[in-house]
Amino acid sequence: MSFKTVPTTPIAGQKPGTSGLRKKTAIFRQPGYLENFVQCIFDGTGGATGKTYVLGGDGRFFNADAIHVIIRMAAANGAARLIVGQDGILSTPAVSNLIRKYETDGGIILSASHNPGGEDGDFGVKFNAANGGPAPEKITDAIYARTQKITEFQIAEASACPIDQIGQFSLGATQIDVIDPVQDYEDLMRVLFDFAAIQALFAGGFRICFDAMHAVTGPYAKRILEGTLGAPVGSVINALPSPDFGGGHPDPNPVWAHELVSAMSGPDAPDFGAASDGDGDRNMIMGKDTFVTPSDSLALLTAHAHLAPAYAGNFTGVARSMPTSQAVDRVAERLGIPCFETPTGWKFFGNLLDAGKATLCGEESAGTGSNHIREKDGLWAVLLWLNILARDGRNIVQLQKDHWRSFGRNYYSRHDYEEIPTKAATGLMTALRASLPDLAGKTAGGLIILGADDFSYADPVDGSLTEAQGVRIRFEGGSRVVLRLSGTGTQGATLRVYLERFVPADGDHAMNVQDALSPVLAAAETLAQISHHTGRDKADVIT
Ligand code: G16
Repeated sequence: MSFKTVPTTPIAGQKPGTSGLRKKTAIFRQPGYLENFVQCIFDGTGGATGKTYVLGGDGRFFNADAIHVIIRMAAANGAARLIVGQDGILSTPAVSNLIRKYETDGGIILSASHNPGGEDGDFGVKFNAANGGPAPEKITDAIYARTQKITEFQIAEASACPIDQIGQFSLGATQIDVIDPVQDYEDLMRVLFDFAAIQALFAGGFRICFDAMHAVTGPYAKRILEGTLGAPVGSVINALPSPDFGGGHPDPNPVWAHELVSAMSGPDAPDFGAASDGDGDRNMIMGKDTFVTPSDSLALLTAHAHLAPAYAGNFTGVARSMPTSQAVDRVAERLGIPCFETPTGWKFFGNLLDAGKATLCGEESAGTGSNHIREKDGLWAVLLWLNILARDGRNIVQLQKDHWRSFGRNYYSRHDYEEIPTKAATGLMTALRASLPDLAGKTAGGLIILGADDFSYADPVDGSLTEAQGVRIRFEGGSRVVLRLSGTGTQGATLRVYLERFVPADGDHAMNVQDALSPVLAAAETLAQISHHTGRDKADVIT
């Protein structure tokens, strides 16, 4: 096998965002683009010599080609071993599990998550560290620094590794294990959950619709839900991963998962509905004619996790990203456990999980997970829900109503203004930030402002400080609006406006969500002048 050293020059813009490097697929296919970034992952983490990595992706367009390039580069850089999912397929949570189980030095995941795929869609590369979690900022900063100085990359002339066959292969001195993508993940789920109770639930006629959105969770959900747990065949829809996700947008929310939403409406709807995203780390949960917001899901799971074997008597704390609603805070308070508020980005949960300070973590962006791995995990969330429903006996709609009656309801919605000019978006945020010191005591949208700040996070484990993570404006009565710019878009800027209104336990929990939130939206418009800066009078996507 011959290896070559290819001279190259730095490529601008290879700075990892909220979750790895995400760009248009066409950009990643430019000569040297992927190679430069992968070489910088190796160089920025002390070199690949003698190391073991997990490698896989969500099956989107360019996935298999990129896998072959990375295998050739890892071999040329002296890696000892690669663990690769068959056909280049591995969900993000499955990668996290494999890194931890086989104690590898890290993993490379090819995905742009919930962003559309295909030739004109998006592609992405994420590096996960030896704890199984997304690389923390000190690592992504080191990788980015290398991208600005790179002069050459190493690559094998050719790859003869057949990734479509399970087995052991080699390229030069590098051992390549092509594995079944599902088995290790299923083994882990068996340890965490009461599979017998879930099997009994399905045997009793319980019906589920799981929408894999033509993305990576299809094979996992088919095998575990329909195979092992006995859900009726056909319970998993859109189960075959396709390079362009069936032409869809693999983002599990009521807008993009409309097939699931219509399946869950009407008298003959299944008892439980769920969807997952491109790379399998996000989840969406539904009951008959009912959507459970990710924030409420985190609160409910925290309140009932003791019904699953892995979390019974073994719950140290909970963490949520800052824009996630404060519903879980009330549960944590009642349980007498700490609740941490972190910046957006799963990587910020890593230290809390490693230090045993948090057991469950969640984000408004449809991510929920636990200390079982270091990523959010879509199918895990579905299984925890099923475990709870099987052991509790109530249906999901009743469980949610009872929860609000006990804790109060945090009405919640996110309004996204997409692809706005970057200058307009930063102009809005700069003006808003400048206004913060004078807001306390003022009124907006009929709501009295208690306080406002630009969120900064001092990590309680390593003391690192992360600043300017989004503007929080708190109103009297527990309501709130948060504004920040997305870190995962690939075109222009996306302004996210997170609206939250708290209604106490004895209040009205049956309002239309957008109606309930209209005073908070009015306040956001007054304070941030959204239409003035963006030229839009309403959000593009409301979830
Ligand atoms: C990523 C991160 C999440 C984050 C989400 C949205 O998710 O892992 O922590 O909440 O992006 O980020 P933003 O609001 O900056 O667009 P995923 O599923 O895309 O990897």
